[in-house]
Amino acid sequence: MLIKKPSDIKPSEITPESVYRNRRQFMADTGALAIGAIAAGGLPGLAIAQDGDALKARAPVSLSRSAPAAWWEPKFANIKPAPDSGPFYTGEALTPYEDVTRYNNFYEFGMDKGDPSSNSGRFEVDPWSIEIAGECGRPGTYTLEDILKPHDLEERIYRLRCVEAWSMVIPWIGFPLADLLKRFEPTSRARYVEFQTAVDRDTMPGVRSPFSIIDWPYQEGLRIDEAMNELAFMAVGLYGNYLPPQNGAPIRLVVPWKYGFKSIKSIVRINFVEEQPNTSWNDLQANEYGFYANVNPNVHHPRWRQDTERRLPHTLFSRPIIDTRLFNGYGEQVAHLYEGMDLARYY
Ligand SMILES: Nc1nc2c(c(=O)[nH]1)N[C@H]1C(S)=C(S)[C@@H](COP(=O)(O)O)O[C@H]1N2
Ligand SMILES: [Mo]
Repeated sequence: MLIKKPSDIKPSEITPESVYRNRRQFMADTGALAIGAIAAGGLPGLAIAQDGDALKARAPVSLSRSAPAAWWEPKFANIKPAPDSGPFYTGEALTPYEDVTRYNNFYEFGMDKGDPSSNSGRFEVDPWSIEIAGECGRPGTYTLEDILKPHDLEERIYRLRCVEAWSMVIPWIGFPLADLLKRFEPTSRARYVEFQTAVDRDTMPGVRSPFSIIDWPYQEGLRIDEAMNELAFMAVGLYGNYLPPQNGAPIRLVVPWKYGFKSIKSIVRINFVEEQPNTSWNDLQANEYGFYANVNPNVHHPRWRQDTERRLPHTLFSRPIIDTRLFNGYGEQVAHLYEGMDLARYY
């Protein structure tokens, strides 16, 4: 098994976002599909030479990162890049890698934004397995290799809007959740899907903490038609590379039209159920966090207005505030799921 410790990661293996963006442009220009070269340890000089922008690349960040078993290297060598047009294209600047991986919510590792990146270095993602349970034809415990094997990886660039009124634009690597769920043959009684995060007292200080406010494991859920929507995504990477632990390694959900707390990290259990499942934030404070949690500028949270958001990165000179859009701007894909529902009641 190949697990790289942070100290083994060469600065050349870490991709500053402008180099990454530049590589995407290069790949679009040449049709080369080789984001995986980053994971394999090198950036082709050619791509960098294409555009002076790369010269402005920031110094490489050094972060702990989980490089899982060798068997998934080949998967990362053949990633379909997000197209630069089409229904999911955002046209917005990517949030730098540094912010995506250092400004996090992952309460298992602590409650401050910097805690997940500082405290997750000992979190083990290999071996990893996911239990599939409930109303489906093929329940069981599957290794991560089994889970990933049939899926080709693609890049999806999505906005992520946290209920705390900040947002990012993140280039995820992964595959559609629907493709995964269908393999387990949900029955007609599977009306919802419930997800759970790993709990490891040894490596997760937030789980041990007497001040922790969540009743572990962190749990989330979707209605089955939401889960089957083309936008719901299982991410195993970002910026062309493996997910760092703080972003939910080795596998997490991304539901871009809902507040960030629905996008549950480090998943170990998927359960097909008949009744609407309990969810961690809703259990904690139901008047603040609904089950649906669709991004909605017209329905305010008691502590945060939801009609604008702070877009990361912030610089010394700017702290951009932009308008929040209904369904985080993904209404075309998802509005039909909520036809006839009062979104102020089902928040
Ligand atoms: N297991 C788990 N998943 C979680 C959280 C958490 O605390 N624990 N926080 C959620 C919240 S509130 C947000 S905004 C997103 C943040 O994802 P990111 O850190 O990758 O940007 O993760 C979500 N998934
Ligand atoms: Mo969040």
